[in-house]
Amino acid sequence: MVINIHEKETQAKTSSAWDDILNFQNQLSDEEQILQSSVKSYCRDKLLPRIVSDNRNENFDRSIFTEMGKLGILGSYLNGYGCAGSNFVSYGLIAREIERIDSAYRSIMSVQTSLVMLPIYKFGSEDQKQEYLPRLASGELIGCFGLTEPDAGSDPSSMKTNAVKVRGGYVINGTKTWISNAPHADVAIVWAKDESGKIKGFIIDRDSEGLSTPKIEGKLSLRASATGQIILENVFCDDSKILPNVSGLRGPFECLNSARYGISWGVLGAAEFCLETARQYALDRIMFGKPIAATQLVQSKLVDMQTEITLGLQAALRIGRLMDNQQSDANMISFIKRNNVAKSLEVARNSRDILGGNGISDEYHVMRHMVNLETVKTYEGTHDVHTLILGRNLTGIQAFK
Ligand code: TGC
Ligand code: FAD
Repeated sequence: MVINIHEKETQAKTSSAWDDILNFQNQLSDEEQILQSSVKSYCRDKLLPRIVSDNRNENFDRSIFTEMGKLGILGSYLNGYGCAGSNFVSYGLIAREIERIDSAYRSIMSVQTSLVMLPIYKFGSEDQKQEYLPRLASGELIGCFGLTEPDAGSDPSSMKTNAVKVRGGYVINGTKTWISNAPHADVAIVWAKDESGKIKGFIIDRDSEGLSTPKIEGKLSLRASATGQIILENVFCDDSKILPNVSGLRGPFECLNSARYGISWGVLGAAEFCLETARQYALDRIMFGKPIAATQLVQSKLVDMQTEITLGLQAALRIGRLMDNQQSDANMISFIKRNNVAKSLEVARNSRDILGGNGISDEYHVMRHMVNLETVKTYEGTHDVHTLILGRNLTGIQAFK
């Protein structure tokens, strides 16, 4: 059949969905689409109704862990030990759906998966895996990851937390700060220096003597996630609880690669929510006798949002496919963490702007996303630290110190 050029143009116009202009969805397998759809339903039915109250009241809802556990989304890309064994693209899709509701809920999922289960899976003994992974996968246990310290944020190599060898184990002293889930965690992965200055990973159980995990008060961002400190005062850690198969910063960073990758998908879910809200608001809001969506300035902002989200998703999918084929590297992950977070934050700010005064109300959700994304820009390596990682790769010159 011959299609003339005008018919072709018409087809092109009508086939471009504004919310999936490059047909992203077509690139997903059936299995990935089914998983995405079930996580989307869970998020819409169970998380969305809770978020305004959880955010206002800084409520940490423990049952979210068991709900996620039942859905099979904790440790989703790990094999065995009660984990689903799905791929990295699916992990990204999960993060995107959860963060569409709130970054705090995505933090719950990503800390448990990439920063607690992954180090045990990758660096732990068989006994440690058997003991912890099934209960972390089901959400029965909550985990946290302690790397950052009051005087060691972007530069974790300067950490002061130390582990001194004694008979049968180590005695650990130090303070970790800004730790997601810490106040409620049953188990903490703590990174500390041994006497030779080597960084080692320790599994610290909640009932350890000398351990406390006070909540950090006054947070204006990520309010539905409990953030705290891990204070270790002469905490004894049995030899059987040391992660035996890793030493050095490579340990925490290999886990961070996976968490940063998840973030680069998650933030786009938040950005998509902000774009959808701004578009609908702009269509409904009449000012100067016409919808604000009929103004060039608003259309320009909406198209910029659509563009950045669409490009970000393609980049995240590309890295996900490379990760699934063991062809990715850490620079690629810095690249998408840095860019997708920055663009999503910009989308959220513009969405807030388009909603005018209503934009500051939590009823519309967009300002909550905006302030959450301020945290996401900082944690798991700040925007500027990722700039320096990429700058080092680009020039061969290390500019941190
Ligand atoms: P550098 O000399 O570059 O490296 C030291 C050793 O680590 C290895 N390494 C990596 N390995 C795997 N993946 C990576 N991404 C790696 N980056 C470094 C490296 O090969 C080397 O290994 P070896 O065997 O040769 O010793 O280290 P540096 O001290 O110069 O650090 C450089 C820098 C700035 C890149 C790094 O320190 C950094 O990324 N800082 C950011 C800190 C950070 O991301 N903190 C995150 C804390 S956890 C968190 O925020 C969780 S929030 C979770 C939530 O709620 O969702
Ligand atoms: P700093 O390192 O002091 O940085 C301050 C500023 O200086 C930043 O703008 C930074 O980009 C800039 N800067 C630093 N060094 C350089 C340089 N060489 N050149 C140019 N600029 C530089 N950590 C964990 O271990 N586990 C967790 O679960 C966890 N959860 C978190 C949850 C929340 C809500 C928050 C806010 C943080 C969390 N963090 C966690 C900590 C987070 O990873 C750190 O906040 C982050 O790594 C930055 O460290 P810092 O806050 O000490 O900032």
